[in-house]
Amino acid sequence: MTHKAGFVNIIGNPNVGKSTLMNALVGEKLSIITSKAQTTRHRILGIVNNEDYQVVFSDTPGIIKPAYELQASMMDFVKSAFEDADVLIYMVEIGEKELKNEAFFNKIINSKIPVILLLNKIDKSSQEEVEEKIAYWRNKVPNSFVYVISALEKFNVETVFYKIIELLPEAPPFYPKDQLTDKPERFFVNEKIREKILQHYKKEIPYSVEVETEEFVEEEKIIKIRAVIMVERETQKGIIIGHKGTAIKRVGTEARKDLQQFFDKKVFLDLYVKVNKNWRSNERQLKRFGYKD
Ligand code: GDP
Ligand code: K
Ligand code: MG
Repeated sequence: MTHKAGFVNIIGNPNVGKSTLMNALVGEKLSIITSKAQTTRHRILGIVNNEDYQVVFSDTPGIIKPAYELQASMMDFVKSAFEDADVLIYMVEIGEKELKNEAFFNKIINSKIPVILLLNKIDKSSQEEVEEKIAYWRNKVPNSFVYVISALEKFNVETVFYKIIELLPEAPPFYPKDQLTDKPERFFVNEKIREKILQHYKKEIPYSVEVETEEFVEEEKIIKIRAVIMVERETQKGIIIGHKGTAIKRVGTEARKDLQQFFDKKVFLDLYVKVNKNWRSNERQLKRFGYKD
């Protein structure tokens, strides 16, 4: 049998379940998931390998109208995902309307490459609603393969996976066959800590935060990590730390637990907070954190 390989890029509005789907397809918690929009800031690859194929999934940030430099970079990741796809996965949530970004939506409608349109979160809706929405989307994006799924409950995810394999072009692998992602270990540390911050802090705090792993030392029985949580203002630093340090302690404890699972090893995590003024609008800082080339 000939070998198939290609890029399968997942795009859609914020919070429709793109990261949940990517993790379900890859079988690893590569992308962080929260109920907040803009949880995913990067384009994250998840690679599925076997003898006959290599599928390179890309999870991307939800499509928004950028209000500052960081968000503009996030939308550049989405643009790039349109450009190199062999298969596009366009995900919507039942009950949702099409992309507000007309240019992106037109790219989907007029796509020359195959589009798989996924109606997600069907666990939350009735048979009637599902049938009505399928008809609506078939009409809206006639060139697409439409499936209803529940990424959370993994309903129909395998069916979609085999459709993807069918649509993949014949090609040699793009990455070594034992590679799971393109991001280094430190990236997943940063993301896991950011996930806890998204879950536990309100208002603008999660959006003002960047995490950087300064030390990552792997020994035989333990991984020792030092990471810094960067905020934009002094007042935010106090909020992150919390009364007697209880808030940051919770972040550390929960992140450490997840990281131990992720790396399958004991983890020591040293966390501290630093002010990095207006980093979200600073070109140099955005480069440093991997949002720009
Ligand atoms: P993204 O912003 O598109 O990447 O969406 P996420 O994967 O981060 O998910 C956003 C929220 O929707 C999270 O709270 C998920 O748990 C939830 N979610 C994702 N898929 C499903 C699903 O199939 N059913 C339900 N009920 N919730 C889901
Ligand atoms: K989200
Ligand atoms: Mg996401």
